[in-house]
Amino acid sequence: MKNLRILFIAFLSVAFLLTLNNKVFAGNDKEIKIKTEFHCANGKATIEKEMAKVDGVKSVVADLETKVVTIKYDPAKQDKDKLAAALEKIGYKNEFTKPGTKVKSACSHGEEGKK
Ligand SMILES: [Cu+2]
Repeated sequence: MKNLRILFIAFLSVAFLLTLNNKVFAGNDKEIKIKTEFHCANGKATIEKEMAKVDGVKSVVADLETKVVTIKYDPAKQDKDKLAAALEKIGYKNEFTKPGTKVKSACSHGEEGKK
């Protein structure tokens, strides 16, 4: 009877570990939403095109209405700071841009520096 209980606990532990393992290693793409300064369809197109080229980025959607850029990425290759920096490099300030960071705005008509 005691053996059975140990077996049962061992089984539960293995099941738990397998679940954990799946969460951590399988289907491990992450998604982040970054509020970004852009204001036209051209900005949307530029962000989506250029961010898609960034290593580890799986998909990019820039919502012109909400100004939120949704990025699916491989967390082994990218993180919040790198993605924010990639947006800056393309020419778009975002919510993670540190004060004083110089960003060469990709929008020629834009209101640079304004939120
Ligand atoms: Cu623009």
